[in-house]
Amino acid sequence: MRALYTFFRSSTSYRVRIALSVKGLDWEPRYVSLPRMEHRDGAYLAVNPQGLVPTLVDDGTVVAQSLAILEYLEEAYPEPPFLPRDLIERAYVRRLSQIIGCDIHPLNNVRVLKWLKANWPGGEDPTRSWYAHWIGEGFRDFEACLRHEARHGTCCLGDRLTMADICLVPQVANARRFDCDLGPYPLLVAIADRAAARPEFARVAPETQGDKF
Ligand SMILES: N[C@@H](CCC(=O)N[C@@H](CS)C(=O)NCC(=O)O)C(=O)O
Repeated sequence: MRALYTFFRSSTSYRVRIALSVKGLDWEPRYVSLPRMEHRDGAYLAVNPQGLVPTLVDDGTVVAQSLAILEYLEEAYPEPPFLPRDLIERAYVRRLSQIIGCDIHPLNNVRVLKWLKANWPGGEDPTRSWYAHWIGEGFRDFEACLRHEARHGTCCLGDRLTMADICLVPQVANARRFDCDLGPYPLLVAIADRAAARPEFARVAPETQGDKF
């Protein structure tokens, strides 16, 4: 039995849903509502004491941290691969993935935004401009990296779907949800939109999920 603790709007959960879908793996959803703070309930903390989604339970094995889950899935279920065999290409795909996973997402996570809103002096809500700022920084770097390396095709690396596309699509979706200006990043947006339209991405998009509201 394979279960994924997920929240429809969570971009890290969305990454893992896409990865499972690309691999053609079935899974059962275990919905964890972030607005209702279910990720801090004892029942969920008993599964993942970090209290963040997603968590994958694969035949009794608990794997958390979305990038670790993606790597686990790639190793446990190698076909079809989303990491290239070539060492240099693999490092490049991880580099792009980590711009999203390490340099953008942690700054714009729910708990960071909540803390900012609660502690910002003057009672203003800085969260929208904060979010847009860090999307701008991260997407500028991602776009620059794509152009500088010039290894892209229809996907981030040539025409092959990789973990970089799997990380990019949910981050673009969330940036749109926060009304960020994506005009300066036409290359990454085109790649993300093409990937998002693929059936294996579309069938696990936030709007298709059973916990969406
Ligand atoms: N680095 C972790 C981050 C997980 C994470 O922060 N998930 C968010 C949803 S996208 C969450 O659970 N946020 C709850 C909170 O911030 O309180 C991963 O990639 O899995």
